[in-house]
Amino acid sequence: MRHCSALRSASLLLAAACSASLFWGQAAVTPSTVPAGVGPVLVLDKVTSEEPLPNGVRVHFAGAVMEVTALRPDVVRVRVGRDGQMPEDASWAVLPEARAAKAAVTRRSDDAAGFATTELNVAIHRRTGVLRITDKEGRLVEEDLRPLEFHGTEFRLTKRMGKEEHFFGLGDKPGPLDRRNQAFTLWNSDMFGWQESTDPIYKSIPFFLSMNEGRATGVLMDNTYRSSFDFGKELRDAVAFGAPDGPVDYYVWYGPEPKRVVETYAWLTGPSPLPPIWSLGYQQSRYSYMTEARVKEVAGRLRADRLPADGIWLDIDYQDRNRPFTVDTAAFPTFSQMIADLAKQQFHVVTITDLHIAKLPNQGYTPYDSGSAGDHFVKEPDGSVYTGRVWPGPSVFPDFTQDASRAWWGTLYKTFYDEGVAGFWNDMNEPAVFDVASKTMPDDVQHRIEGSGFRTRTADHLEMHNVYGMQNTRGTYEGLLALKPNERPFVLTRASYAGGQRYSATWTGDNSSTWNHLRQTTPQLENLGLSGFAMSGADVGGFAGTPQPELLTKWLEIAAFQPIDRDHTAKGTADQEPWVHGPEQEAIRRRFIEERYHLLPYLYTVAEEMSRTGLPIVRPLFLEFPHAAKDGHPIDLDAGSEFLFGPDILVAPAPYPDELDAYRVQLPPGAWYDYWTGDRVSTAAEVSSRDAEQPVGGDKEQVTSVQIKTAPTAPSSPSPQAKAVPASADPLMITPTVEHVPVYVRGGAILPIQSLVQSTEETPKGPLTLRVYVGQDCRGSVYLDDGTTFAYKRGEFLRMDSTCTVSGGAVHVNVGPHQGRFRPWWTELAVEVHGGPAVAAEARVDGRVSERTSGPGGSTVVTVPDTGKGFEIVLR
Ligand code: NBV
Repeated sequence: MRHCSALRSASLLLAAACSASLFWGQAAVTPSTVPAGVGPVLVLDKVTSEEPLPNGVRVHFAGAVMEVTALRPDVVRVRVGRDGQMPEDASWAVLPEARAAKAAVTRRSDDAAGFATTELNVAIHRRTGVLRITDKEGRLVEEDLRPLEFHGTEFRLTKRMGKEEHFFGLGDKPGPLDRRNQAFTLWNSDMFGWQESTDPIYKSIPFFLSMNEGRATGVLMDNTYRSSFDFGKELRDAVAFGAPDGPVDYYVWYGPEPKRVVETYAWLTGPSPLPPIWSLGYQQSRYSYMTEARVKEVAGRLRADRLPADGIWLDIDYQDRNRPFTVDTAAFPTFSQMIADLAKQQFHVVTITDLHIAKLPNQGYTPYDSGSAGDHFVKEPDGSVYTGRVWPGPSVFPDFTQDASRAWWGTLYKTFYDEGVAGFWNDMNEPAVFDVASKTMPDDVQHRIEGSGFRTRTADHLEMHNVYGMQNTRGTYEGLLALKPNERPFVLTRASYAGGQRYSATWTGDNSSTWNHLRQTTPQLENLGLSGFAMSGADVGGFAGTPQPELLTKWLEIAAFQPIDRDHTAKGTADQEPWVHGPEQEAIRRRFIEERYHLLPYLYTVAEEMSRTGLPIVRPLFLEFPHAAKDGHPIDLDAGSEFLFGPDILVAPAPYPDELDAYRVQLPPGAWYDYWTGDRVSTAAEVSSRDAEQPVGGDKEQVTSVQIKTAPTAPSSPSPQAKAVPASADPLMITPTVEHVPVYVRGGAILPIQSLVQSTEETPKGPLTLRVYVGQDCRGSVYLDDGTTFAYKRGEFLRMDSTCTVSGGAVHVNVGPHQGRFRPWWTELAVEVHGGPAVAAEARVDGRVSERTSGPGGSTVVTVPDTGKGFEIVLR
């Protein structure tokens, strides 16, 4: 900005002064070289006056006014209006309740404008316009490196970047977990075969979480235009973000724990709803199963081969000439009977329902006729309906920004939903349009905003593009709710915007069948989860291309620990179901899918937590262990392939899954157990200290193995996984093999595990097993309900919390009473305790000596009738 500084004192400059390079002001330009679209320059660098607001401050600059308010003591909102007018206080992303929230503030007494809350100090420097937010210890949360600057309608915020700051979020963008040193564009784009460096792809989530010396901050810029974010790429010490138009309306909030930042993002934009349980089972898809016979064959084979599964997906070819909401009755002659037959086999069918409506006037195509009659399609500036070519040929596009048009869209689902189709897939909703370089509709297509808290007005596509897919899914979700108010809708989307998680799950679009794409799934799903989209998955096996046998196997192994586990592939590729490549590969694949079903009580409990708190299912390690690295940086940066499945399970695939080299698993501090064997994991250091007769350490508790003399029959045992092949004396050095993925459990976890079922509808047999892994902060929970309805909101749920402690050489396991009215499928609980003290083996339940058996990994198993009242087990 050096070149502009002389002119800044006037603040409002006419176009002529500063360059329009990405960071403006790298060089001065003459008026004739100012690019089109760059208007008058306005720099907010001098406060002219200020007035208090009940929860913040309004500061005036020449030509602009800024309101900085506290929604909560830890959440600050910044809005800027020009020419005396604040932008409309409406949002597609941020909930009205959150925007209306107000925290108490106290005024500053120094030379800055601003205020303090109980958690933050907010200062706007009067002579520079710089906004600075600090915590109560005076540590920096966020600070302008430069004052806010407009060039015409375009604006840019430039914030200071910490030397050790790392950035996460921004939705589905590929690349490493940490966004530092990269720049991104937010513009929903259909990107078939995207690669690691492709940007943008399908979603626009203008939210990031930063970790700076172990402290986390969240930033959401609520602007739907083609915005951009730069994390130290252009300017080494700056995070910059802005948009070519639209409001300056952003939120800054403080953790300092990263979990709190994620929870606050959910407070602002809403969490993902509790999904129907079947959507957490294994899903089988392809583009496309071409006939009813083939669909039945695939379903039959899944059952015959005893591959647990819950979903079968129908891609565009089930439709008549790709026309949404039709069925090709030649290929699917008894469509509704097929749905009913599959339901009997406990399969849920998901159908694709793209949003482009075939332009077929007077041909009896109801979606077009009813949409036209209701004036529900977007228009050209001249008022004619916009037409673009997509799968069905010339197509028209619903105006999802109008309440009435979304409601109409929702009605289109009635027949399929009545027939028993369980879920719906909204693809191509960037929106994708063929034959044009932009791959989408023209910038000047007109949307009519009506409802949603906005002023009724028209908006051009430039403003609505990034929210179009989200509003498509909103129409679907709310339409399904209107049709069946007591059923949890399931919608999968490709495109979305911040807050879109309220309406749909998502996937990462058209990835490829390569090892690198398998590797990509981990950071991508982690960043999606941090960005609100906790219910997400990647096409298992890859979409474009045909995977090698080992690649499909490894992908199915890792995806067993991801929220959505859907095998899907493109047209023209080889079959990709788990049985292809022969019985040996299938057996490995089956074991992992089976493990997912064993873990369903845990996964569903984590999903329920997600629906309350917004915490994701797949988590980067730093979310649970933000202080694990000595220098405060997120530990994931050293172990990029590892991820957490819920709070307690750590999955550690090879960093480069196709390489044969041994790698070392990094475990956060504390006790860890091998998930497959149940054994306590000891690091090399621990092995040598144990040789010196030390207790198995890393923990404050004195933990060694329990010695039990009783029968070897365990009511539950970890599946017969091949053990990790240690490459050396260090058990955490792993030599990769096709059939194994190292998985660990946090010492202190209590995992609910069920016996094997073939679908989520099958009732498990035997007891619910609670695998207790002795360690610090020992606790666990199990949540259950009917899996599909909203009865849980009326008390029809079950929650049972457990804890464990070690004292006086004994392990105490406390299983809490049932909360809620839902009656579980089990009558007994098998409590399997790993890592108990090596003392004489005795088990007491509520003081009475009880039977116990030895279980896997040196565990002790005590089986107790579950009366719902809770009990205490003491092992000594
Ligand atoms: O509907 C066909 C495909 C679908 O299988 C895929 O998952 C989507 O991402 N769809 C894209 C349209 C065209 C793909 C080339």
